[in-house]
Amino acid sequence: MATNRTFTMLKPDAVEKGHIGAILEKISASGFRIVAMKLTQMTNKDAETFYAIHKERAFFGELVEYMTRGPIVAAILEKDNAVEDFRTLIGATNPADAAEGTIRKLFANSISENAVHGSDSDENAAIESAFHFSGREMF
Ligand code: 3AN
Repeated sequence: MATNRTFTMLKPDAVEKGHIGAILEKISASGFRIVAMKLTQMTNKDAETFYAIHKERAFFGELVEYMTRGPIVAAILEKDNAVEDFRTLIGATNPADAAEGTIRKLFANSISENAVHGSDSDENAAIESAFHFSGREMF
């Protein structure tokens, strides 16, 4: 996978609140091209695998419950410096610390339900993209 790609999920809280369109508009306006996208729902096993790095954390159970409670939008995005630029666009993990104008500042309510995911490295972007999409779903 090219290193100018990142992976995102619009999480269940964002979908429940009807923010899909507004968030995608912000992503597009910020220069990201959508390479792959789908509405899907993670199973418990999916979420436990996707967030395995957090399995010892106190919030792991809550995180799995949240991420599986409803549909998400999964997408692969392309732009120069995609991983870093997308992390800047979404803002800090805790929306209380997120900069003005960031997606989490605009659409997230709390650190545990923070509206959107963005890969933290090129390596994880490739792993996370392959978790959700087959090659024929990427354009
Ligand atoms: P980010 O999504 O900014 O990369 P991570 O990878 O540290 O942040 O956390 C993954 C997800 O776990 C977050 N998006 C959030 O939903 C949840 N999370 C992280 N830290 C906490 C926390 N202290 N309490 C509750 N949930 C958390």
